[in-house]
Amino acid sequence: MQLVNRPFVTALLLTSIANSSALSISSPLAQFDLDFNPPASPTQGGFQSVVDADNSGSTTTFSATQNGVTLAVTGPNNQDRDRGVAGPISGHPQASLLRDFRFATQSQTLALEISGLKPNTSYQIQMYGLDRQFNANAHAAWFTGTDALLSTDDPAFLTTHQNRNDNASGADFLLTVTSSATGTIELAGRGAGGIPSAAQFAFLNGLEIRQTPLLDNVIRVDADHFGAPQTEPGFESLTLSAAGSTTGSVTSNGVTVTVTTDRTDTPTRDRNNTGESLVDDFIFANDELDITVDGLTVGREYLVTIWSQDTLFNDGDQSQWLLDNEILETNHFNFQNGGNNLAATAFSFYLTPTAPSFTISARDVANRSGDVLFFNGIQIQQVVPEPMTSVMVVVGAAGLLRRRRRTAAV
Ligand SMILES: [Ca+2]
Ligand SMILES: [Ca+2]
Ligand SMILES: [Ca+2]
Ligand SMILES: [Ca+2]
Repeated sequence: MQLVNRPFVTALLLTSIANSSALSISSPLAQFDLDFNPPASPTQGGFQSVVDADNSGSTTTFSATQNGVTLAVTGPNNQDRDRGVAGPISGHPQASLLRDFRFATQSQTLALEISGLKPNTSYQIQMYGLDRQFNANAHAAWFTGTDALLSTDDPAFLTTHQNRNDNASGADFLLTVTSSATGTIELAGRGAGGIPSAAQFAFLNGLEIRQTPLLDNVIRVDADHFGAPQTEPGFESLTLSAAGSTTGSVTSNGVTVTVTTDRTDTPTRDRNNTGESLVDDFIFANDELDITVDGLTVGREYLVTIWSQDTLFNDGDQSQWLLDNEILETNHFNFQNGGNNLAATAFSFYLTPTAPSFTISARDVANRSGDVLFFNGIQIQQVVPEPMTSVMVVVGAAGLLRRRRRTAAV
């Protein structure tokens, strides 16, 4: 089985790092800011405003076009808001994007249609979902198609996203989807259910769309169960070398991945319940797990994908993932079911290293059924440079420099 054919790979989550490194992949084809009543709620520079003219909240479709790409938004009774610039988005280079948004509750569908694309082509849609004022720990569920009122077991399910209100760096996530034969992509979001201690909403501040770059595999690691590894084809097996071991490493193409857990009692499991071999087994930790990657080529661009899920237990458990204290993924939700919920387990980010190594750290947050977090595997791909990279749109350049400085400190 080729990994690229798996449904959950189409739902890679791109974190805040993408704000910066996406510049060196390719220019966005189009950028849209879902606005509340501009100019009072301003439009992000370089973005096309998409606004419901009368803010009626009634069933309506409104749209805008940039560079031949059209975003049409439809939603029964979902509304827009503007929170202004304060709190976590104070001074943020994309504050005009993140301050205002469209939203849907758990029983509403926020439907998006992106048209004017090439047919049958892979695109990366960088979504921004944040209410900086309310709704801490509210998660959104996103689907392909026009109906978000589906189960997360439905094949249309793509992913969840936490609309966390206290950290703007966790606002964005990536969906990798293929356009239809007519060059259209349809997406639908709602508030996700089944997550404790939060009213559930989907927020959408805006989105960017670009064509998926060519990617070469560098290293793919399957975190396997001690003593009974079932290794995903094409992946390197990483399992702790003995009972009680807390660290292990594996090397491919000159790149080494080392995993360290704070748990000492053979911290691996095999759930053997998904019909595959990547996410049904894992290494776990109580409060902290570190993944160190060494041997990268400075200045090249990489797409890093991490899977984190227990397919049997720990429904509602969440973990937070950081790169050099920068939040990559806030409250990553560890679905307990297998099947189509595999979509929710992966998140990705682009990284252009300024040193050969970096460390990703996971922390346990929002305990539900245990004090644990999970690591199923990691994939590192190198972006194949395009010949025309000199033509780039300088959007979010301040973020680029800031993030790269932080990356340099890793
Ligand atoms: Ca705006
Ligand atoms: Ca917005
Ligand atoms: Ca495995
Ligand atoms: Ca695994």
